Amino acid sequence: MKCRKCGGRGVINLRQHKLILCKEHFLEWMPEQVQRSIEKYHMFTPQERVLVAVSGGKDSLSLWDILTRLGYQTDGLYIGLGIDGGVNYSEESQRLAEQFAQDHHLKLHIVKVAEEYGQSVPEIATRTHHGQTKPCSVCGRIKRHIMNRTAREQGYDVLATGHNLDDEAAVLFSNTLNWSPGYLVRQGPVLEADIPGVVRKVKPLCRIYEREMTAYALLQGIEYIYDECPFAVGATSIYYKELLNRLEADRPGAKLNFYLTFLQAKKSGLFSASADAGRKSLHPCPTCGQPTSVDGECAFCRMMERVKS
Ligand code: Q46
Ligand code: ZN
Ligand code: ZN
Repeated sequence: MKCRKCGGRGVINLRQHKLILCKEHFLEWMPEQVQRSIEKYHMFTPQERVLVAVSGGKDSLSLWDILTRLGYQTDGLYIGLGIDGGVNYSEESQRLAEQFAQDHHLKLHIVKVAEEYGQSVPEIATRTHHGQTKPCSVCGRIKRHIMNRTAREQGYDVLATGHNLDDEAAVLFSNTLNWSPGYLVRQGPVLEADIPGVVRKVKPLCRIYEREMTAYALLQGIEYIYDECPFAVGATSIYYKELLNRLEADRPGAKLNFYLTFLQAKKSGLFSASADAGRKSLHPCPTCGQPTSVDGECAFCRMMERVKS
């Protein structure tokens, strides 16, 4: 296996691009690809301030690394969920996020759910979702709220997350199996700040395969948390990822093609504007100012009211 660029020892075979690269050229290739996505989807410019949501995992820390290498103005945001599950998941992931920020002289905002709202994510989940074992829906809502709030309060132009192609393809697969027009019309590399109270959200890694991100983190020497959140075990998204991996093994590039042709179809108007009508009817929550579709307080604020009482 020889690097196509220099003939040196190849370390990765990018089958979908029919490209073998050595360590040096792979580490060069990656930021070029990310830069192309940033430009293609008009994610942000060097003049804008980017808040990178970091979990301590390989994708978000590598994203932060790549954006820094590309010269963008980035700070990080770590959200302490208060999940231990035997591996001290939250503590260890925070340590790795802090270490990365320190090593690269970058600024990291830390928001701990328990300190901010009196209880950790699993505690809030037990109090609000009787009998439900997984805190994931509560967790997702809390994370989205905190990411958007921090970005707004601290004056960032855009919020970047480390979702890779495998994540996006799995979500697309799920949305397609259910034909969820509302979700499909909103899925994409950029979610514009088109309603009051939200910042622009972008996914610069949306065209990069998960295995490429793992290779990047390892070859670039980024220390990240290997363990998944203990609540991720058995998630449907993992099952969909496995199915898509089987497809990819037989047809290299299938995953990328699935995602990119979806984006093209969306661009050519496959999903009518009416599917997005729900989003346009959102209005700011009287308490926190973030968008909601219900009259009165948003679901997050109501949840927190219930937790307090
Ligand atoms: S939602 Fe669920 Fe994740 Fe929150 S509780 Fe863990 S697995 S971290 S992406
Ligand atoms: Zn090379
Ligand atoms: Zn609210």
